[in-house]
Amino acid sequence: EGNYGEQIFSSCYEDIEIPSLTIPEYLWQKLEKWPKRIAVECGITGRKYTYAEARDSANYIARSLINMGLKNGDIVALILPNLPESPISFLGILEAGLVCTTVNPLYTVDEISRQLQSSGAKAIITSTEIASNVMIAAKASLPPNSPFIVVEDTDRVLPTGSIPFKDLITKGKTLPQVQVKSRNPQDLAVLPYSSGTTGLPKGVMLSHHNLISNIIMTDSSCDFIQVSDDFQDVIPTVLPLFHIYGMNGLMLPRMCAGAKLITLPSFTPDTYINVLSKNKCTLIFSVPLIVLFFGAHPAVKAEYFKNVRAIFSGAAPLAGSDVERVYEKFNLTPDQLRILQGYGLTESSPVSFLEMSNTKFSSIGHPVNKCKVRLVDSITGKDVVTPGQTGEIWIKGPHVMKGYFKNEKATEETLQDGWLKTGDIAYCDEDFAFFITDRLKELIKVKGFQVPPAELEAVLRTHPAVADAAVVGVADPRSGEVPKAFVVLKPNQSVSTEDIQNFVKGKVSEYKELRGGVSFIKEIPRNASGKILRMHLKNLC
Ligand code: AYL
Repeated sequence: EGNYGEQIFSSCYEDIEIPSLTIPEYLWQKLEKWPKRIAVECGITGRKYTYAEARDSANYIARSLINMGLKNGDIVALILPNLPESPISFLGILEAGLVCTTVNPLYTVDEISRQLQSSGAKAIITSTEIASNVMIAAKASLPPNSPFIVVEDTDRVLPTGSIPFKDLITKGKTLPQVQVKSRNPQDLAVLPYSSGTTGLPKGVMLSHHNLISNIIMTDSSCDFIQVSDDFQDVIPTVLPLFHIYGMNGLMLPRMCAGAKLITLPSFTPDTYINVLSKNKCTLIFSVPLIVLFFGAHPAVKAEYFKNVRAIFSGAAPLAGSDVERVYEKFNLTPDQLRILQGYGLTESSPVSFLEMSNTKFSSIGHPVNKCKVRLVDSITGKDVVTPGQTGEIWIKGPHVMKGYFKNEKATEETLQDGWLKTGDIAYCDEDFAFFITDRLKELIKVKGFQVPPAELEAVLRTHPAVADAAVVGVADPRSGEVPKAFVVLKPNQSVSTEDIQNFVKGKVSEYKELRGGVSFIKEIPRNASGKILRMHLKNLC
């Protein structure tokens, strides 16, 4: 199939139409079937909202946001750990015709400021726990008197100038209804951040249509996700909702289906096991480290999985041995408990591949419904068709982003004639099952989180003794990868590995720290145009 020698791998599913709706319209479609069901419940405090309460609260929040002067298309930064109020705030922002940029709540003040400035956010929704840091970033990055809304998750005093989240709901009730016609399915809905193939994090422009497309593409490809309207899924919700996996892999699609999400603000073995033991969980969304935890932690018992239809893993490569360990420990067969691997990226809303055969544990499986795929040899530029031969995965479909926010150069480098160049290297076998082998892009993935080396390199270059620096990922049995720095010192300087590691500590989020160590070298290898030759450095590790 295709022109110009394009060899396109298509999915084997029957084509389906994507309705032209916005996320709020799509999500509340079935509300009258389950108004009294619990939509979200805090796994720590038990604070909860039914579907009717969630819909009404989101609607009142939307009215309040409009009343504060926010205009169609304005960007609101959501800086929250997973709380019941996270999906409600998110849906309120979209209901108002505003765009939600989701920010990692564990970010440092500098990291938060950078995203606020890059996105041009006009308002913030955060929580008491982190509000004082977020306020510092807001003062440095937002126009004065921008709305600063705080969800009261602890007794801590709110910073001066904050608006309590619950006021948005109580006051919103009395305000005029929002004008629904101000929203269009092709409008931007969210702006999560991703570093893409190179450089600093960039805003990924995803429309309502992109998000809904991926929900339908994924659901229609996977029998293990689908449920009838009279069955309610119960889902531990620990994957961060600011990341596309939590957002459009879990929260939105499962709320569309009326599931109960039990939120956990952070992953700790005790709280997670507590949720598993107290609830009859039916679906689990995880990353490889959580699959490893199931297999390795003595307190995780087989009985917790009695009602679980499937465990999904995504965001980083899943080791076949970790899957086998779970089956051995629980004395289960793959037919009794499915462990499915997904592959995708923020730029594709995110899901593009799913492995469901349950025999090829380390495969990412096949393209999901409506997702077209090419494998392109990065040197010759030709499409690869021979089983076993590797190439870069290119993706096309209604789930592919509109581009990077205010960054035409990066957009042009990443999108070519509608094809998204993923920067991931893979091959397919005789059954057209795909296997990721390597990453062409510089991105490092720590526990499934993005660590853009450019960020760490920029920090390292501010060290007074450092002349030049480069960062690469090195394999780590727990985290998948960890960042390692190569440093060139200025003449007559003597600095230790620990000095460099401590210098970085505190300037970046904890998961970005240089756990892979530091090597001192004479020169950073670069090509003629000054690009760091990361492969050379990886070979030195
Ligand atoms: P981002 N195996 C290997 N690498 C993977 C996999 C996988 N299964 N999934 C994601 N990656 C890497 O934007 C790959 O390098 O989105 C890819 O380009 O934070 C990069 O992570 C994208 O990182 C799901 C559930 C996808 C989750 C996701 C995660 C999206 C992560 C499909 O079903």
